Amino acid sequence: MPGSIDIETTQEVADALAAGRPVVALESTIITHGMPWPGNRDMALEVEAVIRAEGAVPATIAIIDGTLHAGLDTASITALAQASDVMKVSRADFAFAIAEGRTGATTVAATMMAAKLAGISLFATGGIGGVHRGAELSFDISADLEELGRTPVIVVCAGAKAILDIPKTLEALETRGVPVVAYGQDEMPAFWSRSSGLAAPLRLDTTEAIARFEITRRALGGHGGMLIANPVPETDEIPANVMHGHIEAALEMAKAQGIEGKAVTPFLLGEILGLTDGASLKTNIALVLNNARLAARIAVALAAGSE
Ligand code: PSU
Ligand code: MN
Repeated sequence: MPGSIDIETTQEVADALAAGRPVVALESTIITHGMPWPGNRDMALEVEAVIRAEGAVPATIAIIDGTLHAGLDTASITALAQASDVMKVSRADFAFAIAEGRTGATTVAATMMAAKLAGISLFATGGIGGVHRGAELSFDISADLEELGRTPVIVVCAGAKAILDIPKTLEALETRGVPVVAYGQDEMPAFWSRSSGLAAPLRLDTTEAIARFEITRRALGGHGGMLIANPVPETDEIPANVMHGHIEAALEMAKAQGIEGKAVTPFLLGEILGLTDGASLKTNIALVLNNARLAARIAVALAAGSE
């Protein structure tokens, strides 16, 4: 007999979900594998505050000792931010972490799965995984893309990082039927930079328009996720020409050290942090806060539009 997965929610999340009030899910891999302590904890707590300030409720997703959580208190976020030996959990390891009683941080793919289980339709993060450079040989394509193709959650990010192959990532998303919407500009943003040199497939300029699009998608049925690409604020961006050299250097290091598979993204982020003298982390935090704000506003618009 198939059972169901128990989800432990905070009271705040349970109340909001029961009342149909706006909730925004947050991933935890960015905390455990994406940023160093203690900036990672500060970021995680600040992101929650930004979402509350917009009138929505934050639900940070993680698996702790085999229990799936939607919403974490400050003590749990602090413990997770300092923990070592936390699994990076994507679709392939989600059930494993629960069955084995492990502690796991959820990637974009696993956070989308958890959000759907919990009944949350908005999710804010920094950047999604995508098609890695050289994927034609390594076959390294993030499970985030498959998840976007199948799971009906709106993911707000700052675009795909230029450590990836952005044109191939956009092609893979199109193949999977995922709408990619740049917010307020024609160009696809590239995480630390506002510009990627590539046109975004779609553009919308207001949260109301995004809510209307989502409601239409739901009416059409059989849909997966949608990606909102929100450019990093101008004051926080690192221009694409500056990032270019750092990215090339980090990719060389990864190649020289034979870094593969799940370790690639965390390794590159760590290298780039050093190469930019910490500036990439400041930008990363700023863009996550910016995405959390937009996701909360979309959640509010969606709740109003669905009434
Ligand atoms: N982008 C970041 N920081 C991160 C990640 C992406 O700026 O920590 C994480 C996300 O959790 C994303 C994952 O889902 O990396 C993708 O990893 P992979 O390429 O191994 O699927
Ligand atoms: Mn990968």
